[in-house]
Order: sequence, then C-alpha cells, then structure tokens
Amino acid sequence: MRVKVKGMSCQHCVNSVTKALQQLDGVKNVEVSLDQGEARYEEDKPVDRETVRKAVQDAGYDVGEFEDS
Ligand SMILES: [Cu+2]
Repeated sequence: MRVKVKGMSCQHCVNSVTKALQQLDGVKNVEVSLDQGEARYEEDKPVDRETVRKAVQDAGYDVGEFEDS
C-alpha cells in the first residue's frame, strides 16, 4: 500500500511516521519517503485505512490518497 503523507519536513518526521505505522497490528515493511511525501507498507492481514490515517494524524501529519501497490 502507498499513502501520501503531508507535512513531513525532515528525517525526524520520517521517523515519527515510520514508528506510527510500525506499531499498527498487521502493518509490516514500512518505508517512508521524505522526497516523495509518502509511506509504503505491506499488510500481513487487512488493515483498515482509517486506522492508518488516524495513526499518522496522531503523529502530527496529514494523510492524502491511498493507492494499492
Ligand atoms: Cu521533521
């Protein structure tokens, strides 16, 4: 899955978003790109997009489009 993450400006932001996603049940192999402003992750079971959205928002960033990949 790919999801746009808005508001990241440095490596600290990347780390925050990465941690927020890694802690979610079913999410694995998280990769966050500052340049592309997006996060990629895989699911080892279905993960609700709203759960992902909320985790990223709680970390302080905005979430854009999700895209299957
Ligand atoms: Cu930052």
